[in-house]
Amino acid sequence: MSTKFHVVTIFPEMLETYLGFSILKRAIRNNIVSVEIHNLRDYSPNKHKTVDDSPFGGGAGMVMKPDPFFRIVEALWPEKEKRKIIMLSPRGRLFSQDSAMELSHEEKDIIFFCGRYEAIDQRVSDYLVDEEISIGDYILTGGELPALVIIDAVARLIPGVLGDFGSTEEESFSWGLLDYPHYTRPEHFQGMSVPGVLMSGNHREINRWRKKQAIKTTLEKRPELLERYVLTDKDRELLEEIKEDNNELDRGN
Ligand code: 4HQ
Repeated sequence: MSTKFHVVTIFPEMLETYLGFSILKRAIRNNIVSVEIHNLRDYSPNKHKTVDDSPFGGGAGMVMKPDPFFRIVEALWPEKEKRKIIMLSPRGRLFSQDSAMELSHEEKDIIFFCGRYEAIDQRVSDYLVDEEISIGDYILTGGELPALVIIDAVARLIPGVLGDFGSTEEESFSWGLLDYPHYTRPEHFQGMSVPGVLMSGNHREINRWRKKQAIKTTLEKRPELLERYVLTDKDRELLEEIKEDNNELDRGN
């Protein structure tokens, strides 16, 4: 089973460029994921290849016509059971790491409809789309970046896409927490030093420090994430230490 993405867009080059680099490029070349990009204009029924028109009821902006979307689905994915059509929209369910994990297990072809202009004709959403997803509460000019964001986040969860790092121990160690601080050479740089514990070679102490830093960073920057995270006894001990450290700092020690 290899995860299969399709993107329907009027700007195929926007996606081709991003997918042609680095980890995604290698994953696609190695057939671990596949991404096919389809130009919606090729499915326009008229000779001018138009895909938009003015809105019924009046108003500013253009609306994407329904027929090219219905034609591409009929031509390429006629069986409803074998496809999952996702439309990118600020109205959709907010995308998260949990959504990425769910999609990484999807057996059906995952098809993204990328809108441009003001909107896509509502009948596309009503009759073709299985799920609307938003990547955040802001307005973009099109669905292409959201489709890339989702493909990127999902692909790196598929076994074999990242080397062997990142996947197993590392992520379960700090899953749900923000990352701990990272350092590399030089040890001393413009008067700034690397924390001594990282130079100690004591891997128990290093792991303990990293876990403590992950909890501390999460507490300071994204406390709402810590509320969802299930603390082990060890984590609780580290959290107490962090609070104790902060109290000492407050007292000026
Ligand atoms: N869009 N998350 C596409 C978004 C958006 C988002 C606005 C979707 C423009 C044409 N999509 N239309 N945020 O802002 O997914």
